[in-house]
Amino acid sequence: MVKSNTLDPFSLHKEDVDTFISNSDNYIIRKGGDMKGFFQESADPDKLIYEVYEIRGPHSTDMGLTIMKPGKVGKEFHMTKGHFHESKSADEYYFCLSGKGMIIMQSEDDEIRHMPLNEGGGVYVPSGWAHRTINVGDEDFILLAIFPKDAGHDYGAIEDKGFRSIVMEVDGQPQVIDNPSF
Ligand code: M6P
Ligand code: ZN
Repeated sequence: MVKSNTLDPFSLHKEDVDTFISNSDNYIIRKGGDMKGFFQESADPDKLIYEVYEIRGPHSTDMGLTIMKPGKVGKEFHMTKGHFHESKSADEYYFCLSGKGMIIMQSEDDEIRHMPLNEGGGVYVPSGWAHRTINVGDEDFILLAIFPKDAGHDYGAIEDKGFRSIVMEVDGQPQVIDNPSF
């Protein structure tokens, strides 16, 4: 879709999510059935995991708003599929508008990093690092992502081997543990 070369100024706090949604150009919904092979256990195909609303910016960047439901598949917390960018130079900024979560990043050499991502916080994802966000709280986890228009999504490597680390509930707490299927 070709847009006019400006967008009106807009604010984006958790209270403004509906404004973002009403201006969005694209909507993605991921239920358990759309995430076969991503969780350790198979998810109920009808269970809503997350939704993504995208605004295609008029210039060099696009924006994504992810709303992830709280919950687990087995003992594993709800998460995005996770992806590398198709463009080797594309980096990304994530900001948490609401909720309590984490981000896991993995380089092409399988170096792994994980960081908390909570309301008011942000994370920089360098180019060449796959990234996945995880809701470890008990409310919606709402994230704003800003990325170059040419970023693209490459899910193949993650679909094949996953991330080295996964986030599971252990003794009632979220814990980052080695992925037994990696
Ligand atoms: C963020 C952005 C989007 C991405 C979405 C869901 O909003 O990074 O580009 O699509 O999260 O993540 P995934 O594509 O891994 O399911
Ligand atoms: Zn990305």
